[in-house]
Amino acid sequence: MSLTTPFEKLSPKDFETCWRSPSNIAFVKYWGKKGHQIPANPSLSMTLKECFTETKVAFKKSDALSVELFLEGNREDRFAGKVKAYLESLITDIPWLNNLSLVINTKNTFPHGTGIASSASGMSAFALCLTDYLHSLTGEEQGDLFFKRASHLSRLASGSACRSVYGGFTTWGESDLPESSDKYATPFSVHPDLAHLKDSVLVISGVEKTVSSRSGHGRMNEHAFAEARFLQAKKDFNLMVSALKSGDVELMGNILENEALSLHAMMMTSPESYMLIRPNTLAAMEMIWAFRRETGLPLYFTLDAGPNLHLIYPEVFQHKIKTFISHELSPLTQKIIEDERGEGPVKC
Ligand code: 2P0
Repeated sequence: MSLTTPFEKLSPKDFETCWRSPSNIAFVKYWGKKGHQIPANPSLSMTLKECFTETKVAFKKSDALSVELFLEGNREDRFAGKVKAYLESLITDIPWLNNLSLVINTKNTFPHGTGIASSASGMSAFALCLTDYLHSLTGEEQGDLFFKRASHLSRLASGSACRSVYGGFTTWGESDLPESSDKYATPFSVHPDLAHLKDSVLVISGVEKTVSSRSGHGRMNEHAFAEARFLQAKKDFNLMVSALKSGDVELMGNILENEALSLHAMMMTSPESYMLIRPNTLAAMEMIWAFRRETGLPLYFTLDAGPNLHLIYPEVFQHKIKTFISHELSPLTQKIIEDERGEGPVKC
């Protein structure tokens, strides 16, 4: 699939659109890249429902590229700069992007620094608006190709964003699955027993992380364990696929936790080491293990690039598990965000 054909030869016109796109939580982690936004291993994620970004973009013809961005009504020049740099990176392929001025109004349903990936929802919402704009110039439908293009454009803005373009479960990166690609994500269907998973996010700390994910990916280049990690991730990916397909919640949960701990082990052992988990993250993990030993209930955790835990469990067990979370775990947290598997982006 060419990303730019047939767009490179068109000319801009004025257009407005708005998309809501959710965040996602990786079950098998993307951590390390080859070349330009190509993942070192395949990853697999669940798209969330309640945590999303809503982005409205007004495209106007102009003499030079300019981007103004308002987050919850406040002008944000830093984010505007990121979007502008992203569009500049596409100009070689679509030269007339240089003749656009953009006004972007965006808002998140979740607060910044809560362990929910705002780059995944934010960049996919913007890429969906851009794809909508490109398709408005050709009159093409919003079919499979639309979402493939949106995922491809999302990936170039932020890797994990390419997985948010589809609801349910999504994979990204070359694997044994049919139609897998390093360039865009693909939706993935799971066993009915695992189709309705909950995600209770324990916000342990809302402090902004000290090392960006971009820098974390970069540190994998010189990492002593990089090759072993990429092999482990490929193996975990295949095991996770088989667990989700067969409805094996125990296998799913074991891989989920091992992936989270491996991701953070990579951070701790990278050439310039750093640690994002906090004492309360560890305390909560120990309590989850004890709860599982005592009750046999399938409650598992994962971590994004931060100290906050995502607690994953099947909806059918939510009553007992939510009681445990609110009685035992909530004292360790600043707050808890309740989310679950969602259906993917919508045009607003
Ligand atoms: C993931 N993360 O698979 C992993 C797990 C965080 C931990 O992808 O450089 O913001 O923009 O492509 O996607 C976070 O990295 O990195 C991430 P870029 P991104 O979700």
